[in-house]
Amino acid sequence: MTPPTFHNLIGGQWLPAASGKTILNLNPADHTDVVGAFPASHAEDVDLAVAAARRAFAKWRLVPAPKRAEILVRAGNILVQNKERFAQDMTREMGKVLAETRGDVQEAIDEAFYVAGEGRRLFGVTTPSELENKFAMSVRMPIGVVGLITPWNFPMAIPSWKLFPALVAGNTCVIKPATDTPLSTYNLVQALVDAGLPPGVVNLVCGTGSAAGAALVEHPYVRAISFTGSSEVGSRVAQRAAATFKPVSLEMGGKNAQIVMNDANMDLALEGALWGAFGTTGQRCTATSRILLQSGIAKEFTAEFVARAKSLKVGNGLDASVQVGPQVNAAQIETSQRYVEIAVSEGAQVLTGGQALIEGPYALGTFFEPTVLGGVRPSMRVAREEVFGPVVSLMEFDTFEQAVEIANSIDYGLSTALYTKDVNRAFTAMRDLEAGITYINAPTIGAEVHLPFGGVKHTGNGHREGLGAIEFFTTWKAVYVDYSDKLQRAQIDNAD
Ligand code: UN1
Repeated sequence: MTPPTFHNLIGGQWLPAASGKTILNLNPADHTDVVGAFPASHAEDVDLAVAAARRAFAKWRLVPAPKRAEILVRAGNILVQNKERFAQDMTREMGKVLAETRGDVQEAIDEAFYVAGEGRRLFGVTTPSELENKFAMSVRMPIGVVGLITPWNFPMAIPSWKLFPALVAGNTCVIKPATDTPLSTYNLVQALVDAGLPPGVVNLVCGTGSAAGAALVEHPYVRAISFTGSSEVGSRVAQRAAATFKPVSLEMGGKNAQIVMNDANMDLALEGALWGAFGTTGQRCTATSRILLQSGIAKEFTAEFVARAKSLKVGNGLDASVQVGPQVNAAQIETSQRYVEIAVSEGAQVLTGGQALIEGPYALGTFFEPTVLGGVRPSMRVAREEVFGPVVSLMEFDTFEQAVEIANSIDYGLSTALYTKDVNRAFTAMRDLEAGITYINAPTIGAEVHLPFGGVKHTGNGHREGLGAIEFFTTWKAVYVDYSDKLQRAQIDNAD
């Protein structure tokens, strides 16, 4: 059976890639299930999309922001109406279980309604001028055409984190979704079109990072880039974008630690660790990949955690009884496998899992066992490098200060969690953990859209999504109005 064919959206028209080539989108739980054929776009397609976005910008920037926001409200309602269908599509193309893909669509809904409010809140500041009869203010302006490059693990939520604030601020967009998961972004863009977004304001260009993504980053008329993905690719994006002085927002890897103190509610800490490590099959930048255990509870926690990890049901995310879906593709399976081997060669023990699942119901997909590594030391590669799979490392410590030191001893700094009943330690951790996000008595995953999202060190380059996205997608203009009817020289005429 020929798979359904999907197109790019350029200037309001659904078009195939100029090359006519397509990339097949396969269900990671069953590779015989072809979700669709999507355009394999190149620089030529990106050029057309940017040209369309430039034309649309001339009008879109003049639409009052509260009116732009109304389109987001309508898009949010369309997502509400189609939540179940979009979640099913997402599980088919990406693998995570239905409860989680519903959550992903919900995150885009939350973002639509949150950011729609910004349409009436694009605040600037007024301030007294140093001169008489002169008025001073600052206003937020759109940047122009912005390029958005998004990952496969949150294929609707993360595009919404970028598209909605960019749009409400008056920018026009070219979005390049992850090669593995274009359908969810397609569904999001279609919702915007159905909500009445004018042609050319959002353009969708599907394809690989090296062919379509790179062309977007280098395009002279793209004025800013927002990227979520690996630190390795993010570094290349930033370097290439620097040639044309584009501001770049990077949201990248994590190696997130959950610290469990002796006084913690043990059951809560176990539940949080299991969800943080194996939710989304460990494929979140916020995933728990290190569990730091205080020596008094380490043994008991480890035994119970391993038992719970063993009992997780792995399978097709469309089956309601499944708790852990497949990994998104074969390359991710290889990475998980490689890190288990590296860990073992450095002296860690596999307490459960450690293998790809290839038999019986798993034969047609890319599945990996929920894996727990014990005896991990902070210097080991598996304790420092991102795996992005269902592989979690257990480590032991004696004092709270040691735990903070271990948690901070890596290059990443996205999310952290502390389980304790000691309020003094909780506040110390909130201050001292080097991360963009710290949870107390909650897992490392589960950020809400209206708080700042992003990290420190190699996780980001200082920008934030959520609360912070408007900052990135607008540029300040200072405006002075002199109503004195005479030349007044700043720094000179009022100097004495
Ligand atoms: C990501 O892992 O790339 O906080 C985003 C969370 C989700 C978003 C994760 N709301 O886990």
